[in-house]
Amino acid sequence: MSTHEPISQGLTTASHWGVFRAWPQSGKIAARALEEDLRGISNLQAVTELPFLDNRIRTPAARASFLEKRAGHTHLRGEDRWVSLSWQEALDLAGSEINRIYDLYGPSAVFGHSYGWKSSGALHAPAALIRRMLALRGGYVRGENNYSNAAMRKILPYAVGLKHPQPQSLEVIARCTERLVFWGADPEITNDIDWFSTVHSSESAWCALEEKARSGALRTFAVNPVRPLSAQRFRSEWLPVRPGTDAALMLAMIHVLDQENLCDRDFLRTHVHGLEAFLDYIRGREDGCAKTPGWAEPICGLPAQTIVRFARELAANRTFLMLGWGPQRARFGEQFHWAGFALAAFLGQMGLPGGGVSGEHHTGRGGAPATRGPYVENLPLPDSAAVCPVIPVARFADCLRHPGRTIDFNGRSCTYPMLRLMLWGGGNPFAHQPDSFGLYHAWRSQQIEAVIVCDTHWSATARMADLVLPACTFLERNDISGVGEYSRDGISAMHRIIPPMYGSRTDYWIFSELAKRLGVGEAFTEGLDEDGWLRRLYGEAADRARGNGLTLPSFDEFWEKGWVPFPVPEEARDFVDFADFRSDPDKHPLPTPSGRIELFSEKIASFGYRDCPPHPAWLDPAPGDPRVRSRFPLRLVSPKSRFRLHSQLDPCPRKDRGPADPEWLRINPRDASARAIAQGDLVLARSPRGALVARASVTEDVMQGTVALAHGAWFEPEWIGDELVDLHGSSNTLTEDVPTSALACGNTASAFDVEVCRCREQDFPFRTFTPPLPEGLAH
Ligand SMILES: Nc1nc2c(c(=O)[nH]1)N[C@H]1C(S)=C(S)[C@@H](COP(=O)(O)OP(=O)(O)OC[C@H]3O[C@@H](n4cnc5c(=O)[nH]c(N)nc54)[C@H](O)[C@@H]3O)O[C@H]1N2
Ligand SMILES: Nc1nc2c(c(=O)[nH]1)N[C@H]1C(S)=C(S)[C@@H](COP(=O)(O)OP(=O)(O)OC[C@H]3O[C@@H](n4cnc5c(=O)[nH]c(N)nc54)[C@H](O)[C@@H]3O)O[C@H]1N2
Ligand SMILES: [Mo]
Repeated sequence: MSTHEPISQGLTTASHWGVFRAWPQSGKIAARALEEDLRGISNLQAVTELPFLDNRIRTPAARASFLEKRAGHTHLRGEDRWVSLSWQEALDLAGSEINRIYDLYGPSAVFGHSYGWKSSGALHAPAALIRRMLALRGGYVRGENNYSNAAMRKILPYAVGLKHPQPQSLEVIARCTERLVFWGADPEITNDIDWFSTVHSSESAWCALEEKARSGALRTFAVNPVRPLSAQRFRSEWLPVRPGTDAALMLAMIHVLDQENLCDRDFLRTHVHGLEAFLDYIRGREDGCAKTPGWAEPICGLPAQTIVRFARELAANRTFLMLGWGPQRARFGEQFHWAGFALAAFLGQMGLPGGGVSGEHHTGRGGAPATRGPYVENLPLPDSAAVCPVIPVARFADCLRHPGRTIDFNGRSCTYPMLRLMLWGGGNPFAHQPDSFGLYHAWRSQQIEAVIVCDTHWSATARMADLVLPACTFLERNDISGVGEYSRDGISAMHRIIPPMYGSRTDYWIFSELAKRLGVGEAFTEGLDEDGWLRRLYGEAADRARGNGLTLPSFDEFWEKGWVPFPVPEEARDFVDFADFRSDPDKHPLPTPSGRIELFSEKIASFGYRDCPPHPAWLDPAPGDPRVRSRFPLRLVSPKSRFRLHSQLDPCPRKDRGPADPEWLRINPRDASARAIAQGDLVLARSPRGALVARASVTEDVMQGTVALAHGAWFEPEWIGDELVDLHGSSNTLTEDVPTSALACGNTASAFDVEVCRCREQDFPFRTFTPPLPEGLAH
């Protein structure tokens, strides 16, 4: 990729990896990051390859036996022939199927939530378009919650009254913090991207922290079963803990603070509710078991002396706990954030500059000073959407398996509807849902009469569809994007860099055409084309900006300019969370029933959930059956990959791995040698849910007893003898589809029952994925 062109060259566009300028060059796309982006864009070359990959979906296509309406055809999903269709044929077919299902079964048979990260862009946002279209048609089954932080955002409202307490300014942390803990967090990887787009605006503060760590004025720690990339940058002491055991470690540290009188008793008395009940649990009065460091050692794998030293060191210094979301994506994941906030309360520094706790610094540029700029909204959802059935989003596979079943969910009950039709656009459930083989079988059941998928590439989910609609990538269309999910740095134009490849169309065009066939075309488009909507979405953002005292340029000026930053209010640089509450908890109570940090919740107690007790607690997520434990002794974690955004970019060229190669599985040298596994060996990893093939990376950077497989490699199920095996190392082949608890019903991304063995290359038919080139053009 050529980088010597002047920055004025090209047009501005925006991606999850950053705002950049791009231009067509020799049949491909050349690009460069903005000069003001201090970090640059790590995967820029891969991103610009997206339009040209072999596995682009080139034309609309349908599965042969679906077209023929053959009996039992649903069992051929993922294995059938594909037949190419014209757009008119495909849209007519999609429209008639959707209408048929509405007419026969009503809206509660239609799953239209379509969760997923898609590409940046407010207009061509497939999930928003699908939801708007289906809401106008009569409604659809919605998903509540997300796959990112489900457990955190359900437990924190009970603990501190807020789903997402605003994170403290990183500039304050860089000035004042003496001990910084990356607890199940790896901002070096996860802050690279943004739900909207990014200019990596907090990079200067992270650089200041790096400098402070180098000078010795700041000590950092990384609590993680895997040595995170951030530990390198910030010279962290690595404290390896077994997956799923952080709450035990936190409780033991609280025990030390209590016993050694290192906690701030005044703060606890005035700012915490339920202290006595919680202390009864810590001291062992509740269950006869004191939560001492000696108790925690065999659970979490850290020596008791290390736990004591860690607790003392945090108490003796200005300490900030940065909690990531990896640990809460597990059975009983709610306890991680509740216990983390409890530990911060015992340290007593919440509300002080450089002190306290957050769950948001590792993503979306959390902690960058937030501006008062507006978000750019998607196309609006009509009010009728409010009456549709709602399920916890990560339970959707369970809903496919058990229609009619009633489950507990955050103090209420939820009855699964009988789904008949699924629409997905811009999401990849065969990458995001735990237990891919479980999903694979449920997805093929006869109950699901039609699956329509709109994607840019032949993702694992597109391959499991009945009908696919090819969307163009963000480089092939015009759109607008916000910049900075938390920081609201500005707004960016997304210029079309090249015309749509093959037969792909924009998401807006696709769903406008489909809406017409559902009889809601006018209501869907409101008579506006792409340009009309971009002007309207921008105009509405500009109106909201005006309400906050900001003036945005005219649309034409903005479109020409490309990227417009919002001014940072000086006071945002000094923002300290919980400061008012700390100074006067009566005048500034938290929005909890008691107005205080709740370490015992009467509300949760009233639910009576066995898997979510009314105070922070440790519950063992690992299966208790010793026969299972001895067959599957390893624990799996599936952290984010620096090379991918979930499954996006997986097929892009990369130095360490070709597109057909399986994902790397990191394994500790002692576990590897016990299994005669050497660096680069092909391995079979297995859990009671299924098996996958991966390549071993033998490294001290993962603790003994744990293996790590970066999330998002494309699921490639293939019959090997009489067993279906995933040939590509997609971590959710191994994970179990269990809820975090009845409180959040969140997804889990770790598995506590895995075994790995060496296997032979010749037994597995690796090949570059050849797109299911549709045969016999029907027109
Ligand atoms: N490059 C890149 N960045 C991303 C994403 C991506 O796919 N790629 N995804 C984005 C999205 S959607 C989100 S929600 C955020 C997610 O951000 P996170 O959820 O915080 O990211 P993860 O990598 O899943 O988990 C963070 C760390 O937790 C560790 N971990 C896992 N289990 C445990 C445990 O039991 N205990 C402890 N102490 N540590 C544990 C993992 O090893 C990992 O280093 O990241 C965003 N950023
Ligand atoms: N084991 C494990 N599982 C996890 C996680 C984990 O850490 N470990 N993380 C979880 C988290 S935090 C999340 S948020 C989810 C993420 O799960 P998803 O958001 O479903 O993952 P993506 O791979 O981003 O899926 C986006 C899809 O949109 C398509 N796409 C991109 N641009 C466009 C477009 O312009 N138009 C259309 N129509 N399609 C487009 C892409 O090709 C891709 O198939 O995964 C969750 N699952
Ligand atoms: Mo996420």
